[in-house]
Amino acid sequence: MCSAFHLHIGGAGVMMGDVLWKLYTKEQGDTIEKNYIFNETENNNYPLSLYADLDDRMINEVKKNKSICYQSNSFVTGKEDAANNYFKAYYNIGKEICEIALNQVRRQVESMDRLDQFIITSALSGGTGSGFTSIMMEQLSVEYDLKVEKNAFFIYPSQRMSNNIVDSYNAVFATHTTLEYCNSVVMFDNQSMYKVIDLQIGLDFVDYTQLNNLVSQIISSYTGLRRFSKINNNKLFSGLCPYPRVHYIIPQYGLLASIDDYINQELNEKSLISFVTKPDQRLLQCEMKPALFCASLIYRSKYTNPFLGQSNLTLQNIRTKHQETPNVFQCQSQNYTVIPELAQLRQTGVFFSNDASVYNYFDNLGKKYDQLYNKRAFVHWFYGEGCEFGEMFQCREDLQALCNDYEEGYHQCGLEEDKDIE
Ligand SMILES: Nc1nc2c(ncn2[C@@H]2O[C@H](COP(=O)(O)OP(=O)(O)OP(=O)(O)O)[C@@H](O)[C@H]2O)c(=O)[nH]1
Ligand SMILES: [Mg+2]
Repeated sequence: MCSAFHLHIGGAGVMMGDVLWKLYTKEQGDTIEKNYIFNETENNNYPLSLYADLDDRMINEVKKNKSICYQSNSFVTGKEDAANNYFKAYYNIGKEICEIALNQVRRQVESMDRLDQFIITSALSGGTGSGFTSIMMEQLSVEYDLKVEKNAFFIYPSQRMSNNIVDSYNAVFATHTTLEYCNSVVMFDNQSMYKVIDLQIGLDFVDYTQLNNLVSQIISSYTGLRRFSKINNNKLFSGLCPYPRVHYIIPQYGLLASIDDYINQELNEKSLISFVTKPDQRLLQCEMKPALFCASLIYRSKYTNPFLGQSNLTLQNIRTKHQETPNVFQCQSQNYTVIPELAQLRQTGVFFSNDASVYNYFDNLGKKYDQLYNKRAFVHWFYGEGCEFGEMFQCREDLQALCNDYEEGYHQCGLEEDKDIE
């Protein structure tokens, strides 16, 4: 029997968790793997999860939902947020509640037969999402065997949309930790999610709930492999990461459809695969570099097809460095939705790629960081919270080393001339 423990950190991480657990609760009737994400007793299902935020606003929203049996040790809050400051969460106020948080995790893990992975949601542009997530990942790595994987689903800063001037600093600091302590990081940015939702459903008004729903659908399909089909989903990410450091993954999802238009939107298997693997469905915006290292498709439908993808030309034509064709996983489940205006489609798909394009994202992030750091802009904010001299420089160096790893993988790929990766 396997199990996963979910951690939802910072305002965005907590709200993603909120939608995700609403979805999980709806899906629970179909689950065949007991005690994987819930601690299941005769009368109740308790989510194996921890919500942590340095202020209590978002967590109070989650607690209002009485239909989910959260246990009291599923929540940790402080008194004030980290004001977009990674080091405030990492060294000061976060450190104080980190012990409490670890203790709550410990108590819940003790109730489990075994623990296979942590699934973490957060946004790396805020202070708590970056700093507190980092300290938690470090401490969890000390306390739990490294075999317990840490699979993250993180919102990275968008290229052109920002409500926080120091978001590139925070994301670079946190990436330094994810490099060492995460087994895989699925990267999203809000701007791309808005664009994709607009392309797929064209709603008049899109808010964070819609974005959080998109992330939740992807996490649900991933854990669904285990919950509905007893497939070892650890293999999905380990199969996507041929080199240990190159573990940053770009997700794509399809299809979302509004309840009024779902008949027109329902795709057959072939069209769905071709839709979901199109580069314009990417949920992380970065300039394309034509080299995929590895890719995987999760196909979610109530009925499985033993020949799925085998003769699908779209999949056969996707060339990756380390595979003959992308791996295909089937999640045998109905699709559920927690947003009333969205339709429940017969089949959906998630496409994950480990792609050299991530180099362009990190390169851009590094440039934004340099623009600030070269003028020493806002550095006093971080020094004031205990950041040591050289620490900022070290994090930036690490990002550069990661970019170099991607460059190296890209050149080894020998795919530079093959412009057509579709
Ligand atoms: N996708 C999504 N993004 C969000 C949500 N809430 C906030 N964000 C974005 O996430 C970034 C970080 O915000 P928060 O998560 O609120 O910040 P935090 O981690 O709580 O950090 P501090 O409040 O600074 O301690 C912001 O740039 C927001 O644009 C959400 O519910 N969903
Ligand atoms: Mg906050």
